[in-house]
Amino acid sequence: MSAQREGLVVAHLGKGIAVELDDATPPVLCQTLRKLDTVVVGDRVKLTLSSPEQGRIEAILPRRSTLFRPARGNESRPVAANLDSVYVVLAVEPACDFLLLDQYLAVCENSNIDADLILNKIDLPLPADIDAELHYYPTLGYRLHPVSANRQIGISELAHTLQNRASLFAGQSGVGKSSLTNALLPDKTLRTNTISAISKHGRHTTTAATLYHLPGGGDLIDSPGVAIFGLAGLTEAQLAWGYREFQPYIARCRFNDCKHVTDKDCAVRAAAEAGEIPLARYRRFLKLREKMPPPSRGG
Ligand SMILES: Nc1nc2c(ncn2[C@@H]2O[C@H](COP(=O)(O)OP(=O)(O)O)[C@@H](O)[C@H]2O)c(=O)[nH]1
Ligand SMILES: [Mg+2]
Ligand SMILES: [Zn+2]
Repeated sequence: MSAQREGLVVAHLGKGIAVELDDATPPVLCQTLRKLDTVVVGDRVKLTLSSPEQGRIEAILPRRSTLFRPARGNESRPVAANLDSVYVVLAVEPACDFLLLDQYLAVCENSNIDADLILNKIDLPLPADIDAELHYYPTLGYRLHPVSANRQIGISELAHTLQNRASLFAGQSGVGKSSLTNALLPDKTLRTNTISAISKHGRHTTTAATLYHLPGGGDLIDSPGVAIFGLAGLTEAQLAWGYREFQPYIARCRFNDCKHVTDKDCAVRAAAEAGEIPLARYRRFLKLREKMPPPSRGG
């Protein structure tokens, strides 16, 4: 009987799951025990080796965070585990989607995941109103990193903040997530090595999630499927809590189950009307609330 080892899930492949052992050998291709929950990139697992290159995942170690995406019906599926930070990437072009930004931030606030903002393409002029709207977020404690992936501006500072943590870039298509990943992983061989070590066991499709070790320290999870994650699994109350500046007001609403919409003596709405909470943020909250799937009846 082979001894149990611990490892880190670095890629999800059609034929199995690539797990890195703690001794820097190439990843091992693993199958999972049928009874196990979904194993995702970033998971730490217990496995047994059947050969130096093949193994079986026996257990998933406890996660410190899980990122979900919506699945069929009202379900949600885990897509990444043990993330420390989500970096929401924005740019002047395509236009900043503040509704999407707020959605990401609300998910992170409720998932034990830090969130930062990256403003990419700072080589292009940014309209003053967009700039002002963006600069509201640091007042809530979200750091804002101005960069240009193409011009290599702010990249080493960004690399520094990515150290000692597992991160993921989120954002709409075209904002520069791939360009940033390339700027941070300039050594093509570094990327190709991980991939080829894994893909000799089977085709590594571009849609597969992959965890990269950054040369300056830290891990970056690249997963096209999670670039836009939804409000999967969030309740209405959690959405409101995900608006950080609402938090001190929520306890002051007259009703415990206040929806913060038309409810009598809602402290959140009152604060928005009084300008203590930016009206734009409150309006986006109302919009996201309407986009939420109806709560499941649960039997
Ligand atoms: N002007 C400018 N364009 C950029 C910058 N970074 C990326 N782009 C361009 O933005 C487009 C989309 O980039 P990409 O990395 O594919 O975005 P993704 O869809 O988020 O992965 C490409 O044409 C890039 O060349 C930048 O710093 N400045
Ligand atoms: Mg891309
Ligand atoms: Zn309220």
